[in-house]
Amino acid sequence: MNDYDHLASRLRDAGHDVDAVERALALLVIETPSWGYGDSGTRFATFQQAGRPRDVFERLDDAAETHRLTGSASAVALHFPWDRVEDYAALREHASAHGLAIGAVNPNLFQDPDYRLGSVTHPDGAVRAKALEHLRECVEIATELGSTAQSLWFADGTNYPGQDDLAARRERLYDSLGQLYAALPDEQELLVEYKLFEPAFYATDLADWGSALLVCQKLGERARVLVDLGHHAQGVNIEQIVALLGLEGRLGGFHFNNRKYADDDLIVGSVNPFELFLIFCELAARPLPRLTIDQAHNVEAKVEAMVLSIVNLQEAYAKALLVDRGRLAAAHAEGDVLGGHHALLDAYNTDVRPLCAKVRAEQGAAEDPIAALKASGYAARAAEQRGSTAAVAGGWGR
Ligand code: RM4
Ligand code: MN
Ligand code: MN
Repeated sequence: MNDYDHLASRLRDAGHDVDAVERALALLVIETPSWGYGDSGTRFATFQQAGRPRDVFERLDDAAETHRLTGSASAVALHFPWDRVEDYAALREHASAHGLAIGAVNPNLFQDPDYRLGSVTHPDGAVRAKALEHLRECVEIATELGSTAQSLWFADGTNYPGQDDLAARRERLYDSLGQLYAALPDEQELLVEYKLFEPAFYATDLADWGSALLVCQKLGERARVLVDLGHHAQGVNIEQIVALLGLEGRLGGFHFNNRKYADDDLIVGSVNPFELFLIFCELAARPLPRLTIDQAHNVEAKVEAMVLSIVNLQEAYAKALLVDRGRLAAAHAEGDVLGGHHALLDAYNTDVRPLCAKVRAEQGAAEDPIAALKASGYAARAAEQRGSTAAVAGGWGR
């Protein structure tokens, strides 16, 4: 008996509907980030890799390769102005020719020198107007690309006590985002991402999920919170945040990555796979929100890192689908403190790799995506065709 047959029969004996698990897994869609294929850096340096994509079309090619290998990465999130082009119809066509949809559009309001003191919360109305103009431009771009989400993250905040009026900044935020929301076409939603600190080191204007939720509640139903795994204080219970936002119908999306210390943007599941599993246990309790990877690969090979992240996401989701919900509910009802815990551990400790491999193979993707990537020679070909361009110190996302 091969590994898959053995696993499937064991799961069926334990009462699992293996076909339903496989169907759900096959429907998993993860958006990969165009900026995850381009250059990224630490605050000290950017290391260029041979074969780095030279423009957004080549970033989409890398995303298509990730999808070809994994079967779960059929959409790409874009970042503007990093992904700005003259002809959006051509970009949309390039994506669909590669079997990709355009995912969330991410406006960038953190690199222009005008935003030194903030963007939508800046004390100067002229800077806020400029920020709003970029946000409106991104709404237009999304319409042209067939994207259905604006994903907002602001670097806005202050570095010193007394630097600015905290409440006034909040009112400027409400005002700016209120204008954006009013300009949003029906088919687009607004995702509001928060982050504890960095680049602001005293008070970030959108620092936590409660703060983001307040904004969303003010704006309207199509505004929802986006949770990024690297954006909390150490020890914060992220699966609980997922549960609470889900219950309120305000969990709009996820930025997956992993961290040891702060916003490290490492490969998904590389540091804390158990946390990832617990998050998926909460996510799997209701229809999945928009799921995106948000990673920055500074020293690791980018496509390989993305593929590994997808594989880790598939495994975490598969394990979450194998939680015996009946057993869990019974343990809760009986006040059996460790009964529910064991139910989770049983699922978590299941080696789901043969099942994930089978689902991928049925989708026409690779049983072993990392081995297939290495065997394909994709990286070497990209290095040869794209060459390398001069390193840009501190270059980001393109
Ligand atoms: C931020 C945040 C945003 C991402 C940028 C590049 O820390 O996570 O989502 O777009 O980094
Ligand atoms: Mn993020
Ligand atoms: Mn981040």
